[in-house]
Amino acid sequence: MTSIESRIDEGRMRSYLRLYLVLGSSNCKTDPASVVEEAIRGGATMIQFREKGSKAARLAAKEDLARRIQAICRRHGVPFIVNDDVELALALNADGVHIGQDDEPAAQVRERIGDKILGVSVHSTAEARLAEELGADYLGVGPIYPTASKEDAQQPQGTEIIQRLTKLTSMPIVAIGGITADRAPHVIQAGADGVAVISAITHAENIYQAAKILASRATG
Ligand code: 3NM
Repeated sequence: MTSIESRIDEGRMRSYLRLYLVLGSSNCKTDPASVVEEAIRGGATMIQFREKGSKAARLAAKEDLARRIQAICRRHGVPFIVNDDVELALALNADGVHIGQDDEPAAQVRERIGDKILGVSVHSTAEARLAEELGADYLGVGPIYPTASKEDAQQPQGTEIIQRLTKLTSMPIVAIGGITADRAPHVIQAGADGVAVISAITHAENIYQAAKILASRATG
């Protein structure tokens, strides 16, 4: 995907959310770029570069890894989203930014990134309403199930949070936290447009197969 000239429309956003791979060096047993390549071959529809934790690459190494992953995404026409780091997203001309509630405020990020994709993590209907007002293109909702991939994760909320949010808003929604191939259909039935995963893909023996099965189960 090259740069977009206006805010992404909801239909396209929903299709990109179907199988959203989130990853950084700390999540991967092998080169994260090769994980991305295999996952996209298997059916991943969007990639988020989330370089966190003590093993995270920094500065030049971080940018270099981001560029390698972005190049793979571009080759496959898959959007490349940067977690939290607006500077990096702008330097690379990434397709978008994903922020949490403790990151730079959504309205400010929207100002800085123009029409790029903006995703916001929310954990309640109040946060969802605000994110929509402040210019989010999609909501990340979680954790749905217990997760070992995020140190400061909140209490798991189950699929009820998705049902509550779909009553409140028609915004594109992706569910995250502890989602596996077996759980993906429950999340989709609850109303999510897709699943965002770290470990279900990055820890799999066979990345391609894991993505393929997840993609087939994340179909509404
Ligand atoms: N955000 P896994 S849960 C990055 O609740 C992230 O907002 C969450 O990893 C949230 O698929 C989470 O391995 C970790 O459970 C998801």
